[in-house]
Amino acid sequence: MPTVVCNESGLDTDLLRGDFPALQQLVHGRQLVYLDSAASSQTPRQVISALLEYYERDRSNVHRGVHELSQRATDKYESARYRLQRFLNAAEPEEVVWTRGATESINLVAAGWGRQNVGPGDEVLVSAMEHHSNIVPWQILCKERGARLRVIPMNRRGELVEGALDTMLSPRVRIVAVAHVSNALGTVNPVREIAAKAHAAGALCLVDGAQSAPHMPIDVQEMGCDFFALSGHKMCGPTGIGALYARRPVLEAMAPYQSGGDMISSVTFEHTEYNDLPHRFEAGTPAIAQAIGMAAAVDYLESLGMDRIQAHERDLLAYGTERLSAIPGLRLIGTARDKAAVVTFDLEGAHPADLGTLLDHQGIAVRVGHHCAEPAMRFFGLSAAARASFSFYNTRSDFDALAEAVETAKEILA
Ligand code: C6P
Repeated sequence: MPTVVCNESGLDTDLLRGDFPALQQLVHGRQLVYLDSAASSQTPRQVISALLEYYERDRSNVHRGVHELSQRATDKYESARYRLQRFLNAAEPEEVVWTRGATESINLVAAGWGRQNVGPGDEVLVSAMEHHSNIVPWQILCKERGARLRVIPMNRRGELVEGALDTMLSPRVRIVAVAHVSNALGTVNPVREIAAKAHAAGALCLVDGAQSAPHMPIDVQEMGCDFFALSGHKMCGPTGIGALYARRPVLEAMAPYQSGGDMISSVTFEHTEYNDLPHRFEAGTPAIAQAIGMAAAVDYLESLGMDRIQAHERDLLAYGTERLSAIPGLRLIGTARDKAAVVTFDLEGAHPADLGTLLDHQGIAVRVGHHCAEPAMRFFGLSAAARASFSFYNTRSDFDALAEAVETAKEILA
């Protein structure tokens, strides 16, 4: 459990920050202001303790041993799956496949589902604001299968162009793959509506939830998507773990992605019978400690309450946007009406890399670059930009510090 959940008005960030050891440090002699949670969030000590307990007490392999340690590790590993199922409101734990992260989840779908279901003349739709992880696997698949990758356009605010999807959907479209929240722009896409439209046209829908799962309540059944991809390290969990949610009938019809131990029920030199769901998609020794840590992260988020997290971050988004947009020469990149947890900006006359370094010297961690979304950056005429991305442990004072540091950087660079 977190040290403190909330006070009457919402999250008590002052107390809750005590759960995050990394936030307590000085960087270049200044109190760290961590505004890079979209790249990777910080880890509360509850998650670190769960990892330690596994390594100090339960360390062994899963699904293989009759001995006590293996039993304990297996129980914890499988109960972690239940906890993520509950977090996503998936219908059953078998619909949750552990992966290394959102990237691997999308690759699993492109390979395991795509190779069977996408053929010559078919189309795959992605949006103009996708992360490379939701572009390149589809590009490779389309090339391999003689299919066409098409891009749902966005407007200058960084929202999907209204009506564009409707005109692009046809019986040729096999899947629509979109980010729930854009990592580069912060745009929240109407994924429920997109999934419904995709289904009406006979296509499936994959939602890249890497940037939504840490920030808002997720209900995959209500969303109606066929696939939902997420990364643990962006939601207070360990690195090297993520998950793919897939509806059972879709998952059942999919080909294995990787093969080897644990994904089989029997093997001869002539033939292999595959294991039940979801183990069929988890070949080899899995990321056991990380799955256990992920369950602790999910418990932590749930005990804070995803609604409360969302409300706190909405306040921060409004405050941070106002604070930064008041700086002369600063242009916000991504001004969608519905946004989450990301403020990307360009500062006139400042190269983002120089800006990032000057901010770092003032103890402020932001990401600068193309944010693995080069097409989205190019759309705004940029090769790089600075991005402040935040979480429930951030406060308005973090944005005060950022705004002051940007002003200082501006003076130095002038
Ligand atoms: N975005 C960012 O700084 P992995 O690396 O597999 O955990 O997640 C990939 C990924 C997929 N989709 C979206 C929308 C993402 O934001 C990311 C990761 C990080 O924005 C690192 S590039």
